[in-house]
Amino acid sequence: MQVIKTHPKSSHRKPFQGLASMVPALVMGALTAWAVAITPVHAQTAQGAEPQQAKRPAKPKAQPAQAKAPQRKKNAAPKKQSSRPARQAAVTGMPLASTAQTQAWVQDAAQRLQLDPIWVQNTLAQAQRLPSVERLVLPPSSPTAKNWAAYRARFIEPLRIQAGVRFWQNNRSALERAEREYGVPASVIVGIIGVETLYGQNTGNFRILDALATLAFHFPSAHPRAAARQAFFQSELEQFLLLTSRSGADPLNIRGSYAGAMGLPQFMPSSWAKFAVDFDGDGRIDLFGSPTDAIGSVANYFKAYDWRPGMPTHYPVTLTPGQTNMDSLLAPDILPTFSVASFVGQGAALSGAALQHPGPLALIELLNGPDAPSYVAGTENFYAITRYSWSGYYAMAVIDLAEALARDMQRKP
Ligand SMILES: [Ca+2]
Repeated sequence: MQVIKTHPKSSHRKPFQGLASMVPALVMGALTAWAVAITPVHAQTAQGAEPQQAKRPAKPKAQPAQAKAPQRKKNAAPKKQSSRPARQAAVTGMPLASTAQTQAWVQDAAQRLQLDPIWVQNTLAQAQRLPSVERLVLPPSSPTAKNWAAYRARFIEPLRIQAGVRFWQNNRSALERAEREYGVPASVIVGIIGVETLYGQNTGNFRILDALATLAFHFPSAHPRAAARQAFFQSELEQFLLLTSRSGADPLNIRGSYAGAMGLPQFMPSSWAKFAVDFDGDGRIDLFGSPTDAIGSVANYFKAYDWRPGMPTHYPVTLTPGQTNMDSLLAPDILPTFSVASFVGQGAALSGAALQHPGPLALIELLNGPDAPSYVAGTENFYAITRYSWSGYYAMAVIDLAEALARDMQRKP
């Protein structure tokens, strides 16, 4: 398999990460017992506190968040993948049919992107339609109750923490430089890469061309937002072709997630184009083989999504049944909306540093299946993490992993 390395210039993004879709579909669990105080977590410190928060599943919400899905960057220049054969079990499908729609798309895209239409046509002709990908983008038919505790346990566990500490130790100088240049804590960068791909161990085995072509032309109509999603994937397919064309990478040899995300940080083609950086200075952007490029690119991504240096990601909050205006506080979901005064005035009690927080807050709810949900007061930096994957559960897992890693690093510098 090959990796795309791009020269600092291309750009793409990713729709939602694979992870988002892994979040169990939730069932609105009992909102009854919400008097749960959650342990604070700060983006930069890791203290393995185990916040128990429950928040609503990350169903990509439509509204504000959607319009602006984060995309990871890339730029690519072809490169070799150091993949392991065992994992490359090919996902196969059927030839993508050439239809009036695909032919019109080829002509239009080639013209707009200034690509050779013959090359675009020939490339697309080699794409496979993957029914498995069509199934994967659909919401589960029998949603299970969202369970933050169970979700968290998948990521905050000894093997991932061990791998994260190793990654941190091996890339210490790049992480420090990224923190200095972009203002994003090393712990958060390492947390993201750990949750996304277990430090490169799981970058996905779908041929990106197949995955994107499938979703661009055969997005399942049963999906509630099929038309918008299909348009999104057509755009990602364009960006992917542009990246590979510019870099010389073979579009047939690049693998990633079923949704088209690539490399250590799982950047979508458009994110790669927009946010990926050549952080190791070798003249090309390689998110598959260069941890340094991946580190700089994740940091740059967060900077682009308004990461505020030094701001905690969240604070503990105490809610009191009967005295907290849950409907109002939960209405904006993960979008920071309430001033501290408004938050407290509606019965969400804060303490300590939270009372001096200068920006807006969101009440983050993490459901725990049959048990009481967990809650935290999310800041704009909590929201910034959800620009990577639209889910409070995702963000909280990244934050908790980051804290666990930072704690371990303090013990064994
Ligand atoms: Ca590079």
